[in-house]
Amino acid sequence: RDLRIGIIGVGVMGADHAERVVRRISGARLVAVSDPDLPRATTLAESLGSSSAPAAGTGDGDAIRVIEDPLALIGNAEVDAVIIASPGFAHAEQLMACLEHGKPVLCEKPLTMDTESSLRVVEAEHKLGRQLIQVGFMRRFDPEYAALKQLLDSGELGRTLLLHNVHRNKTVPESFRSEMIVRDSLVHEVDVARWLFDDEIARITVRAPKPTGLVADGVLDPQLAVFEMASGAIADVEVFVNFQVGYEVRCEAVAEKGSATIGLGVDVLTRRAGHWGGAVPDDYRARFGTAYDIEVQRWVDATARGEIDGPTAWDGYAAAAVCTAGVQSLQEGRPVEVEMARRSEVLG
Ligand code: ISE
Repeated sequence: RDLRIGIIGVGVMGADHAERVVRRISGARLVAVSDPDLPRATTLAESLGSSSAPAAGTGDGDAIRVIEDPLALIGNAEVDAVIIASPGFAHAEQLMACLEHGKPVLCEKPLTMDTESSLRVVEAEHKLGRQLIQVGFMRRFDPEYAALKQLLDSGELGRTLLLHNVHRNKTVPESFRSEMIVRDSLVHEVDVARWLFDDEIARITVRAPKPTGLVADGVLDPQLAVFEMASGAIADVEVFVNFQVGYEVRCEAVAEKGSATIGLGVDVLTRRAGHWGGAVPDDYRARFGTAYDIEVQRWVDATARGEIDGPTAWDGYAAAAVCTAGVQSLQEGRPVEVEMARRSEVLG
């Protein structure tokens, strides 16, 4: 039987996931959506529901229910699994409700907004005795990142010493302040570094040059971060969310016997009239569309087997701990040790 999915939050990312589940994911069906903006939820449910949903992903294009209260959606007997795409501040309560109802959940990053509530989620899940939470660090499913990981893990290039990362958005909404740049954008590189090195980040420094003139007063954009891994490796990151040009995410790994770079976007390179060049995507939905499709399909398949096949609640907690230290570093202009519980003490 198809996995019946409910989506909480149908803003940019939630609506993107809704369309994905309906049109491209097999073995799953979108049965309910929830959003404080009821007209938005209703319009989406109507446009993707029975009348216009093509058979591709779901088969039958049944009606999609709008359930105003997100906690009621989680508790609804017709919802087998949940995708949380609400704003970060709502995640903790909604994740706890998913655990209470024993519902598998794919939660967009960040897991929660601070280290303490993230740890409470990890502990509550551990107490249940089975993993139900996957965090939406979709880069792990991007074919380029996956190939880079495979290359580094093969040992062909020797030990990995450094990562250089660039993370640029064309623009972001005005509500995006300095702290959000750390917790919402830089958090992706936090996960990438932990995943590629298979190691925790022990210390973080986040500095900012004199900001671009194209942001509100007081917003520190761009930012430059340095992660010191527990094993001694180092990663640097430029994160610039009002770059104006378009969306760019690059990562170069420097190892003992070579280096490897991803994210050059070279597959649309053109040569014309004495110039060469290509297109720069507008945002992450274009750049990481395939990663999101793979992420959600693998989540659906693993959920059917009662398993987790991606970043766990612990990964979400670790990222929250690093970002908390990162925000402190940005404010104080000095390196800050990452404080987090020992994995073995929490998870046994
Ligand atoms: C957004 O929430 C994302 O997750 C994007 O991948 C990231 O590039 C962007 O900076 C975030 O705001």
